[in-house]
Amino acid sequence: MVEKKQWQQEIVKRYEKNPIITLDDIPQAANAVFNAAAARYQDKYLLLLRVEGLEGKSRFFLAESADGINFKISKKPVMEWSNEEPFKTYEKRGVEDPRITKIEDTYYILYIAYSHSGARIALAYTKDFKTFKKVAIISEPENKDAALFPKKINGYFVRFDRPIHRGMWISYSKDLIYWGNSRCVMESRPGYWDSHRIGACAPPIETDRGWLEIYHGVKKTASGSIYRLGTALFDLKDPSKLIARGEAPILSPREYYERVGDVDNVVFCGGTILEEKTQEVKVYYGAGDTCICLGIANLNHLVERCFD
Ligand code: BMA
Repeated sequence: MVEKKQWQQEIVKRYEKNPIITLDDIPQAANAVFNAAAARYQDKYLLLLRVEGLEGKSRFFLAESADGINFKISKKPVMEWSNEEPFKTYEKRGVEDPRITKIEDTYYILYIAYSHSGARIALAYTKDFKTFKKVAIISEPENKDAALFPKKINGYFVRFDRPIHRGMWISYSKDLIYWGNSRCVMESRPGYWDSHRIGACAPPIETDRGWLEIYHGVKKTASGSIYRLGTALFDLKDPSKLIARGEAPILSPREYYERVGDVDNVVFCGGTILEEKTQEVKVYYGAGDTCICLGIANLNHLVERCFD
């Protein structure tokens, strides 16, 4: 067998004791825990976990950790579907796939409001991870996979999103509520691992060479879809401009917990944490729509991979 270095294959290295959060850690009866958002708050690592209840609807629990590996989960959900309009109608089937972006002293949460109308992007925020305030529903259906940039660019808030399964788009807003000037920035690639669908994963990371986006790509096979993670780099001043996109994925389902679950063959990331000192990126990802795992990658390798 030819020996290959880790970074020559898939550059996200799995934490050896994956998965880091399973159903056993959730203090209520539930069906699955997956697709978490991530943030640093004070000296803690926080994850907002998507927990699907036995009835089939998702809500968010908060997980706290001192080391980014061992998490303590809140006794109760911190966000659920709302009984008040305008959320009530559009969250009837639950809230899903949160992503957190810190801008100044506010942690914005973009999540999916799910109902008979389909998926819509919604906005909430917190400043202390104790009180969570829903603000508005900020897209029409079908739109999801929304990742907010960590700062305004040319006076606008910026997000990636994914309208009607038509690839990764960018939109701009002055107030985070009304979005426009939307355009497609990246599409699926026929013949590739991301040939069927793509969408943004975690909020973009600012690097010297551009905005790094970890995105997910789907390939259809005879036995279903395979969800993988890849990287793309966008211009710092004009993030609608794609600079480079990696040919190969950075993480594919290979371990049993990624291969087999409620949805087989899925790795799906909602949050990353950059360790400034080591330039190491902690990649929190849902595996098989059933548990949460940790992967680690060097920031520079992730950027380099965009040019491979
Ligand atoms: C996507 C999202 C994710 C899910 C993935 C795999 O479309 O809905 O929540 O993890 O499919 O099922």
